[in-house]
Amino acid sequence: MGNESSTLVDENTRPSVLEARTVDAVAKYIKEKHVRRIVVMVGAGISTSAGIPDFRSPETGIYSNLVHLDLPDPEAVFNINFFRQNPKPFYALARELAPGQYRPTIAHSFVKLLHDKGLLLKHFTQNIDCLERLAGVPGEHIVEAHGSFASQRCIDCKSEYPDEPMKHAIAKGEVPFCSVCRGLVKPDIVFFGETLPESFFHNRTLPEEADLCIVMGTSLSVQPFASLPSFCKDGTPRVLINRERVGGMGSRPDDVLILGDCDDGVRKFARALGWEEELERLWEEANPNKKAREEELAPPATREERLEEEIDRLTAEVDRTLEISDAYQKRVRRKLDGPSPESNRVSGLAHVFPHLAQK
Ligand code: CNA
Repeated sequence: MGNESSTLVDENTRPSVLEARTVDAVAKYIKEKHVRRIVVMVGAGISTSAGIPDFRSPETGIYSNLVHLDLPDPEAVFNINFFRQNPKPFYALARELAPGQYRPTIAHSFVKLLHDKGLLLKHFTQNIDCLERLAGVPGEHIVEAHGSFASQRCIDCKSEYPDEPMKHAIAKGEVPFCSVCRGLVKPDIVFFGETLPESFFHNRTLPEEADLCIVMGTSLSVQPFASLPSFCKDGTPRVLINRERVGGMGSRPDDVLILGDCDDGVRKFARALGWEEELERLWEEANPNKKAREEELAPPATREERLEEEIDRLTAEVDRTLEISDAYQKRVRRKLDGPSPESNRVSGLAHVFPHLAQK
């Protein structure tokens, strides 16, 4: 496993499991063969429509836009040795990439939909943007193979660094230092030259158990992640949704290529499965601005409702005032040994809202 031919299988070669090498045939396979264990493997391409650039796309990718940072080569920004000498370019970039500014794409919601349907065995991501979590995919179903911005520590003594000062440093593009040894602090993102998290090695062979594999938005050029699809057994259908053909995808008879944008690809997939409306709804729910917009769009209250609200508010206010004055009057009356103040309370309300006094 791990080494795979990159030769595209002849178009006339018959698939062994699928009826055809099409998205409709994959949808039929999912529905009719009781597929329950889908592994998803993704990269930066599923987040580009959220506004986060990928690494390698010409013109728009991060690597082609790092000239102003004066790096020896673009990959240096994620190189641990370079970071030790000069962490500033990374922090300049982190300001652009850090979570909190971006909304999950419909491709992230597609993964959540697979999970909701009980079909997701594991979601392997190379992304550090945490957008799958924001889309609602539970953490235990995600392997963040290259780490993420979710935590951070000192690169020397490994002490954890608190979240708030880290967010502050990233927002300002400043370099944070360890409060224990003054070493450099770095998010738990895997840099070139560092080992991948334990969870990756623990789950690495899981694709062997899958009955479908979906690869989206990755150039499959970073090892060892790039060899994950090759862990799927021969005869396990694999789908690639990407702008270009990558890695060994397309080299097996049951590989299906959906070339183009990830968002279009997952919509096509969902349509074939009859899940299109559900997917759009789920994506809308993943929009952090939805609640604010709903409030904005809520129809204005009717005159009666507004009046009722105002009455409730004023009643509460009058009650509160009378309670204060009741207590005061009780104290005064206790001294004078006069009548109970309850009659005053009703007359007070009746004065403000005559209709309440009539009830
Ligand atoms: P990459 O090497 O930049 O490749 C991206 C792939 O996605 C390319 O094949 C593109 O053609 C394709 N692509 C880009 N946009 C789309 C789209 N809208 N629809 C379909 N296909 C598209 O990125 P990889 O993820 O393969 O490389 C691994 C690196 C990238 C990991 O170490 C990540 O940490 C790193 N990265 C992550 C993010 C993020 O978290 N969002 C952003 C940039 C880089």
